[in-house]
Amino acid sequence: MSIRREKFKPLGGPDGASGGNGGDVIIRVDPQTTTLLSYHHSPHRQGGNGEPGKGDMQPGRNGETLILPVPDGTVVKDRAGNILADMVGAGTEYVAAAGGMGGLGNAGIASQKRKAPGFALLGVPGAEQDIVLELKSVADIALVGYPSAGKSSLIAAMSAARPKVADYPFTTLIPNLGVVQSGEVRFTVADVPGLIPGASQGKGLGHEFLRHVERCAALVHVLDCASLESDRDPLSDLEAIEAELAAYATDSSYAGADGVVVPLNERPRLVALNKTDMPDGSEMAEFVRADLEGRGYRVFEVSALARTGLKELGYAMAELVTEARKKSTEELPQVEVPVLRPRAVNRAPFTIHREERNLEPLFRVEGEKPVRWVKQTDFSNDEAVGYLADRLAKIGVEDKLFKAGAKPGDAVVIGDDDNGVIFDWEPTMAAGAELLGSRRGQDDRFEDASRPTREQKRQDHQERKDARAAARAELERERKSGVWTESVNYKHQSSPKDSGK
Ligand SMILES: Nc1nc2c(ncn2[C@@H]2O[C@H](COP(=O)(O)OP(=O)(O)OP(=O)(O)O)[C@@H](O)[C@H]2O)c(=O)[nH]1
Ligand SMILES: [Mg+2]
Repeated sequence: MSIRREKFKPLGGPDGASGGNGGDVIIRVDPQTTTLLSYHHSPHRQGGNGEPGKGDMQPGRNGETLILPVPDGTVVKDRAGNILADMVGAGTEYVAAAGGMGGLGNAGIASQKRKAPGFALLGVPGAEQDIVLELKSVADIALVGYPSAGKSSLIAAMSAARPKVADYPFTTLIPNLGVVQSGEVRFTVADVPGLIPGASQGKGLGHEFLRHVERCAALVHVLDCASLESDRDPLSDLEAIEAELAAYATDSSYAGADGVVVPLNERPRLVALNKTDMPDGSEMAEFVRADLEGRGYRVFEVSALARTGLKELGYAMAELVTEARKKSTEELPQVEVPVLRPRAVNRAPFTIHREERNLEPLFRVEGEKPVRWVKQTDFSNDEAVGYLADRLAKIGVEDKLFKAGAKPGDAVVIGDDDNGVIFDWEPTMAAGAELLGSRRGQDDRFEDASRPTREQKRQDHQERKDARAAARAELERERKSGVWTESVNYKHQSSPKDSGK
């Protein structure tokens, strides 16, 4: 609130400008970002504050938008696990929390009828949201298999990716992504950490990592033909991995438009018999091929180390990818992104419900506009409170309260119990300046001699309160002395503010 002051013009009109809006918090897919680690370390993020407006018509600057970069394939969920956004593709954005609305300076409130408002509208706080970020790799094909089967080696041999390869189990802890070009088709392949039997019961690295496989349309079983472990061979390995895939419960929230998620063990699958460069390896591959084909798998003998058989495997993978892409172009879940910015709406602007509290009626006003207007009101400024009353009257709140049976002094709550304000209804304030048809720049209420002064009002209010307290005390006495024994759930009402909770 500011009034322009010049040497010979002490009241030069209102010149308080508006405050800046708060900055949004936006989540954006950034190809340079590969992990969510920084959010693990510092989970609280905040958009920039808007600057307050100043006098001399100087608006406050808007707060800075905070961009939170996340890897492709990040899923944004709420605390309950509902998907809010599915971040696929570089540049995809989601407004996690919209910034607040700047206040309105008194220059902006001024009108023909209200030439020098002595108040400003407060800003509306920005949104706050608790979200869970989850990263699921987005790949066309996943390589699954035991630890050390050669999954990472295969990615390294088929793409430009250079994942860590070593001969100890669980070398891979975070899936590696590689881009494979096979003929005309370009697709991404992810290796995932090795699986072992019992992963669904939490063995090894557990089932955690099958989450990464969920979004892949097809799988390749990488089977180690030269395992040194006596109890393992490609066939039993395959069965063990299949059992783990079957035990994995897919996340139904990823269902396409048809509501169906294909279980992992029903997705198209190929078999790559790896390490056939080893003498034992090629023998073993020969040995199990017919059996695998008998089970319906297409089988490819490869060596990640000697780089043999990779072309054929690549073409077969490309075929699966092409097929899957054809089928699922429209299947990617399109999540509607809610942006929580307060906005003016034209719908029925409010509702009024009569409730009962502490044996007294309470009228609850709910609606986007009234609730926002209350937030914008500086209750220490009478003029601002009057403006609120005018706004409420203008959309018919007063009329509706009358119709709902409200009487002067009844409790009226605007908003819910947590954020609402409660006040004793003073219908006198219904006399909105705009409705009176008064002379320009004048508010008849200021001239109405019969209008009670604030002191009078306070007194009236106090009298009403005392009367109510006396009635209550009377009731209490009767109850205690046994005149009236009916049990009533009766709580002592302290102050009007407390009774709103
Ligand atoms: N001889 C031979 N060795 C291979 C071949 N492919 C992989 N290896 C070796 O097998 C070991 C494991 O390879 P990785 O690629 O790390 O296996 P992985 O499946 O990614 O293993 P995890 O990440 O632990 O699940 C390494 O020592 C590789 O050099 C192959 O075709 N032939
Ligand atoms: Mg690996």
